[in-house]
Amino acid sequence: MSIDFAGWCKQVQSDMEQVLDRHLPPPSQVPARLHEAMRYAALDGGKRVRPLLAFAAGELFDAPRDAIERAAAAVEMIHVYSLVHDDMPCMDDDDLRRGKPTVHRCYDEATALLVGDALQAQAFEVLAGGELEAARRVAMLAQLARAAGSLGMCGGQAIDLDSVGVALSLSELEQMHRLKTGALLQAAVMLGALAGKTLQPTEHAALAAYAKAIGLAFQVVDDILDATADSATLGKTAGKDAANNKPTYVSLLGLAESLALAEKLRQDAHEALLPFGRGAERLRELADLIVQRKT
Ligand code: GRG
Repeated sequence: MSIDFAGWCKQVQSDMEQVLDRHLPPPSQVPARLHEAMRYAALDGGKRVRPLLAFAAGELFDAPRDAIERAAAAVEMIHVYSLVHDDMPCMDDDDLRRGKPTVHRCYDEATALLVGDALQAQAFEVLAGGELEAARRVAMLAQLARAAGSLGMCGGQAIDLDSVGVALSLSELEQMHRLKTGALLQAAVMLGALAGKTLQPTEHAALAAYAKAIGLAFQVVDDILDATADSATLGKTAGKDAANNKPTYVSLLGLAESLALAEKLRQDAHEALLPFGRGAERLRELADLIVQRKT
């Protein structure tokens, strides 16, 4: 491990720009406007947390570079599709994403719908390709499909839409977030690992425990940032949860307890990584980044 964590993140983030560029249809290809809009949504923006997780897990388990890149690109494409659809007037109705006008504002609603649909399809095409043996690729496709579907991200979003103005219990809130945000973050870790050497059941369980902890920690911190940071810092509209009367960790637990929960989840994530020793340093550092991030 010759470069420090910040340098490694920068390298992965810059590599991801090229990987996504390579795996998205060129802007000149017909239908050019759709392809341009897909690239507008996916390129040049975001923290790339999911690709960073896929890279860290893939490198820990010696996955081939092309397989890590495909896993990272596929998860990021699903994530970007979810952001594009979530921002639409029928859902969160937002004007700002990643510091830029949202896709339906920059283009139009029908294009935004198609951008999300096409990015989702493209994610599975990217993951289906490459040189890994077919059974492993099928396992990765199934993992991503489950994380994205009604038992994962879409299911969480459905619960979220039904929860406006509803007093959820803490366990209901956790269930919603484990699906809406946690499932895809978990998939990023597990896909990176699946691209590498076969895991023993205990290794699989330890990695899944790590992924579960950081998946929830991410959302607890997202709720904290929504309540405490400004739109310019976040690159998206801040304060929307309270404005929309949405249940959050901050509204249920208060700020101090939410901060303590995020810290506990960070420690849980570190503990889960103990069996992997020093090799898991990047995953440990990513848990810290997720909890200590300011955007
Ligand atoms: C529309 C099917 C469908 C699902 C939408 C993830 C999601 C479900 C909506 C996004 C709304 C939102 C703000 C969720 C909170 C957590 C989250 C996913 C934040 C955005 O992720 P970041 O911070 O974004 O990783 P960047 O832009 O850095 O990639």
